Amino acid sequence: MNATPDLTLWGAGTSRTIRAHWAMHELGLSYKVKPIGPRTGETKTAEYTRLNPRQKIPLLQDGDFCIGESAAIVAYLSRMYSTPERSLIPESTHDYAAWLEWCFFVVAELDSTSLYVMRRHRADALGHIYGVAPEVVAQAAEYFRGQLRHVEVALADGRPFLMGERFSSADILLTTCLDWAIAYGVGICENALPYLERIQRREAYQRAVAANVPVAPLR
Ligand SMILES: N[C@@H](CCC(=O)N[C@@H](CS)C(=O)NCC(=O)O)C(=O)O
Repeated sequence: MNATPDLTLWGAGTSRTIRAHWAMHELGLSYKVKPIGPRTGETKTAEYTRLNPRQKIPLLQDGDFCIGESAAIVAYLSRMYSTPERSLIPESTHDYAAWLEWCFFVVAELDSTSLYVMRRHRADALGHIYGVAPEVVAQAAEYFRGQLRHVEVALADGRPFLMGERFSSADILLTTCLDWAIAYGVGICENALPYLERIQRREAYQRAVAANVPVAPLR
């Protein structure tokens, strides 16, 4: 591992960008920030498009290496920069598989299929681009609550974190979706409330919230 990594994170102000900021803070990494925002034109400059043809944030540069997709960035940082004292990823094969399952579940079911669908079709969000569709928004919220049963059942055994006693990057992904759901007025499951409170007390979470300040008003 490089002793002094040269890390630059592009993006601030969204539920996806905070994931990368947070992982950096959990791992105690120093990094530079290019706090570009969505729909500001900043993701569409020639410089940024060369780095990320998808024109999306977040994006991480680690020296010459470049990686996009918030969950992939978090997974990369977890694998590359975890130490015995600060680890965000489990080691044993089965725990790693369970961690992967949580990560894919959160990204596919809670984020892409539910919350982002709501975002695209809410009148106060991206409905002006993708079409305002209250019925779609209501169904996506219902779907989110249904999928959250997986979290409710898992946390019912009193574990502090998704993977048990140790906080991992799966908790980063889930928490950002719980925060997002609350911001959208979607109720979260009972067992997630103390879980969320516990996680929001983490110093790294609070630092990430402070680092993830939007540079322009979001819609
Ligand atoms: N699946 C991607 C989604 C990234 C994404 O959609 N980012 C939005 C902001 S949350 C964006 O960059 N939009 C570009 C723009 O609208 O300018 C991830 O998790 O990183």
